[in-house]
Amino acid sequence: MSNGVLLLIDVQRDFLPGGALGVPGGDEIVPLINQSAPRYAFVLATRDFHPADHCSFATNHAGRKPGDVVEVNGIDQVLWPPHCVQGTAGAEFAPGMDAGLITKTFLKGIDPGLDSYSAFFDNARKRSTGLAEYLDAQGCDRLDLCGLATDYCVLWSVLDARSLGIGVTVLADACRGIDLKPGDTERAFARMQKAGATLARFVKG
Ligand code: VGL
Ligand code: ZN
Repeated sequence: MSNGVLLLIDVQRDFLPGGALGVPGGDEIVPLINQSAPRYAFVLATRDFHPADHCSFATNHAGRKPGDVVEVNGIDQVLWPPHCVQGTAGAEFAPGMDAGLITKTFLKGIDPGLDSYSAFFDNARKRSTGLAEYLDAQGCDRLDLCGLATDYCVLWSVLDARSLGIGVTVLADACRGIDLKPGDTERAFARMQKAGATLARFVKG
């Protein structure tokens, strides 16, 4: 499990405990990434990168609160606290993560009217982040993946990768979930496996 491509999903300050959309245990994955990333030939990363008027923010929907689901342009949208706003500290990589290891970063969730959980496409599959084209140009047809959050951006990135025929190994010990509904994280791992992803760990045993 080395010399390949590692894709880090949204390892950003706002997704760490204490952040705007803190994922429980999210900080625990940072040392695993720092230890393991140097083994890879390429380390790619995504950042959730929303404008302040983004449609996923509960504050932009009168009378709504985080966790509510609304329809935006015909797509079900879970509402979140404002997070990863472009130009804010919360949108930066997790402090303590060695960002010098990262070869290239892909931004997602930039369109105010459309969310983007997947590293590859927005939730309407209208626009590519450029990741698929980049991997294609590199002749890369498999990757290892980890990050935040298991039940949203990790899940949809894995499903899109599989739909593109890309082989995926998910480093489950370097993923953490939100569990808006209890069990979401476990169900997400099961869906990834069903889609043909392999589950593994950075740290064995
Ligand atoms: C994410 C909810 C909203 C994620 C991003 O990175 O999993 N989750 N925006
Ligand atoms: Zn987001």
